[in-house]
Amino acid sequence: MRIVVLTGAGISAESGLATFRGEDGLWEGHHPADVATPEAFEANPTLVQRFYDERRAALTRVEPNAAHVALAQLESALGNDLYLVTQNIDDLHERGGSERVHHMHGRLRAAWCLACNERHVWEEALTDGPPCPSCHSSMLRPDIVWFGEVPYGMESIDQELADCDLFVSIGTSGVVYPAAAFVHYAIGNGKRTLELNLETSDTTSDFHESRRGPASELVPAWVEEVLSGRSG
Ligand code: BV8
Repeated sequence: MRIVVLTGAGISAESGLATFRGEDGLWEGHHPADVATPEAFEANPTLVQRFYDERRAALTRVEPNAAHVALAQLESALGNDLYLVTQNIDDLHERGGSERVHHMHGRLRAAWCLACNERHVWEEALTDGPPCPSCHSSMLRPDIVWFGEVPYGMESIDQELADCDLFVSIGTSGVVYPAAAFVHYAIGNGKRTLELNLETSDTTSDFHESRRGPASELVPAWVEEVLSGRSG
């Protein structure tokens, strides 16, 4: 059985990372439009760089949770029959043991040089304009897909959605496109669909089945079902 799993900020919430939409729509104290768009970066690069520097630094203070670990166990069992695509820019899937993670919105621990177009694994701050390891210019930005930018790997995601038997969405509000449309694409291609989420999302009604609860409980239970052959 081939499974596509999409994760969002909710899978990392129990690890202590803020989800994207807090109560007041602020995200780490900022409106998304003020920090997660190319226009914001153009207008106030220091604010945007600092916003991502703080989130990159926060990664060292959090650990993957049982949901991340369960998906890594599923990958061990299914191999290439599992395609894990995440909207998250944290590295908790990798630190939970997943080896093939597709970050459609980029990664906090990567920098993209606007001078030479090279991308680099990056752990430190970018606010002080460190030199690009390749061309030494100080034009590094976070390698993250902002609003209005094209997500990474859309062709392979579309192909995997066309080839899978089951599409599972974990911890996402179903607000941001094109990720929010994956369930519609899966349904349109006759796939079974399952949502694992703490609350009702914008796309809950599109899923064949939606389970309510924290990812650290729902995901291990679901993976156990798959591995024991009880369900998809
Ligand atoms: C694009 C990187 C063209 C930055 C992010 C009008 C209508 C429709 C669409 C648009 C529109 N105007 C503009 C658009 C397009 C726009 C968009 O969708 N805007 C929205 C706001 C309306 N999209 C884009 O611009 C995208 N690009 O469209 O290009 C294109 C399209 C297709 C093909 C080619 C070209 C680019 C979007 C990427 C933006 N970058 N992230 C960063 O992270 O700093 S998006 C950001 O939102 C994060 O990636 C985040 O992951 C993502 C989605 O949020 P969620 O992950 O869902 O997080 P959220 O907090 O919302 O929800 C958490 C959920 O978890 C909740 O449901 C909660 O109940 C649940 N939860 C909480 N705790 C738990 C839990 N679940 C389980 N257990 C728990 N413990």
